[in-house]
Amino acid sequence: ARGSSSYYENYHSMKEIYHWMEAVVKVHSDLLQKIYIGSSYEKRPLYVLKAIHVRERDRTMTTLLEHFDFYVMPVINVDGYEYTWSHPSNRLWRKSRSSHGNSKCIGTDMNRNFDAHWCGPGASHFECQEIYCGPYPESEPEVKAVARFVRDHKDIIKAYITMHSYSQLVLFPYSYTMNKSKDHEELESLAQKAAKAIKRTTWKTYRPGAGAQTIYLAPGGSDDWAYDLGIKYSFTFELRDTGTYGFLLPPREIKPTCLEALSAVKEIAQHVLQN
Ligand code: ING
Ligand code: ZN
Repeated sequence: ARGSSSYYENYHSMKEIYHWMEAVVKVHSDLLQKIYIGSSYEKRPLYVLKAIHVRERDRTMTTLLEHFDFYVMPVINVDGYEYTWSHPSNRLWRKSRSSHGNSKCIGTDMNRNFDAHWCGPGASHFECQEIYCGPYPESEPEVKAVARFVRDHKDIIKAYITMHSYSQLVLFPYSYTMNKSKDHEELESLAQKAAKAIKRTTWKTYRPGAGAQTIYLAPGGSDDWAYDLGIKYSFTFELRDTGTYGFLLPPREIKPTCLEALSAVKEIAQHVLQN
């Protein structure tokens, strides 16, 4: 059931996730707010949850919440995610569900659609590719909504973290170029600290590194875009595993994956607080 611990040990449909968001802000109305930031191509609402200061059991979390608000968007690709449930043969659908021009192919890669060296090497102008960049930057309503939210809050946002799978990596800018960013050394040492926090938590090994140097050239990603907007502490976590199950991570690994990711988030937040 919603809110029971087994809820966090299973995958859920979009409908269930919407109900969960409703329920969790209702039960924790002192701590949580649900912010509507726009709607998807197929007109599903896009929500960000905002966590504010309240009495907490966890000491680190109490301190962090005294200094920061946390904005969490559980699902950005609401249409694509729903499609993986309604069309189980497309369980690994990656892109949005938008249609552009008169192509027979559907969907844009949202992580190639941000305005950061948009559609350079590592993305494709061809609609049928998994890394299709879309007709222009922020063509996807979901990307536009997130970009607008981040732009509107850029003076208060201290860090930006986006969660993907899989490979067990803590990535930082740049992904659109092999060149190092001007904060490379600091971001590298912080990514290392985050990886060590994960190691202490679940004993899993995550590798830190700049995106392009660690995996591949990938322009139009949200972390590079947020970084160039002026949000220095910008990261992409590639969560479990390293290829045994890949994108089809067994439900029993969801909770430990969340715990290790949370420990990395806390490490980054503590660093931001000290700097
Ligand atoms: N990985 C990311 C992708 O879009 C990435 C890797 C990170 C690209 C940061 C660009 C910027 O390819 C997954 N799994 O989607
Ligand atoms: Zn991804």
